[in-house]
Amino acid sequence: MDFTVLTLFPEMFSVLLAGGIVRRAIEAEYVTVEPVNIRDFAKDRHRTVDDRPYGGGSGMLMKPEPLAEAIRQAGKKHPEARKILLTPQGRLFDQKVAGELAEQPSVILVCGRYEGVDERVREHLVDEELSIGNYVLTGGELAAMVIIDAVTRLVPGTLGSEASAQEDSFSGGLLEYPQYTRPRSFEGVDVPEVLVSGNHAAIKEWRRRASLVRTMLKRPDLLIDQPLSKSDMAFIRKLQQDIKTIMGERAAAP
Ligand code: 4FV
Repeated sequence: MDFTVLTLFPEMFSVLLAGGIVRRAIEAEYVTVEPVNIRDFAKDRHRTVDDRPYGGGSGMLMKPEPLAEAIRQAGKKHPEARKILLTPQGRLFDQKVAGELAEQPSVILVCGRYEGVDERVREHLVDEELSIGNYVLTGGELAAMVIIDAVTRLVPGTLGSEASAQEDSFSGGLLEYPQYTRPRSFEGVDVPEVLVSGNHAAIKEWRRRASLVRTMLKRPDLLIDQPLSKSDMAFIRKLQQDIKTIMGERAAAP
């Protein structure tokens, strides 16, 4: 999978490419990441990439010409690439979108700066807009890095075992179950007995229930359209009943 990143700060990506799973994925040629400097496509003597907004207003905007040229050059190199503009106005990036992108042969990530980009770039030169969250960044670069990181780990082969991607939070729709490693007892807190029992069916059930409880407590919104088995539903109903009983006893207590 090829990532082309159009940015005014290509050097920012050296950190992402310097270590960890992304670096290993690049070395193993599962992915390529090519930062491209948009300023290289500015034709004037001062290599200008920004200008004041028509109609007045604060701040500067990215000019359409250098951006258009950069997008077209990258598109020539990767004709099948999906062109994505990072912007707070975009579709919210999540694990599902990450899965979609991981199936693409190639994406071109366009990083805005200043107050944003000329509207004609958004309208005519990109396939879609993505946002990593409802807040305003100083540039799209960090959003591009988040997307490269989250997508790279879903590219087959990068994680070493596909299983771990499937067990992720959100990939199964629920939050991930609690995990423990050695020591068996840490500061007086022991690892749950079932996890050292070797009884894989019991471990599987414990983990499923732990995910359900954790999701109910922390992200009940995720349960709305989550397919749940009969035993999941029975477990949740029992939990709700227990909670009702406890609250009832508390209310009755003097
Ligand atoms: C952003 C986000 C974001 C807006 C103006 C860059 C900034 C500046 N990108 N998710 N949230 N972009 O805030 O993706 O050009």
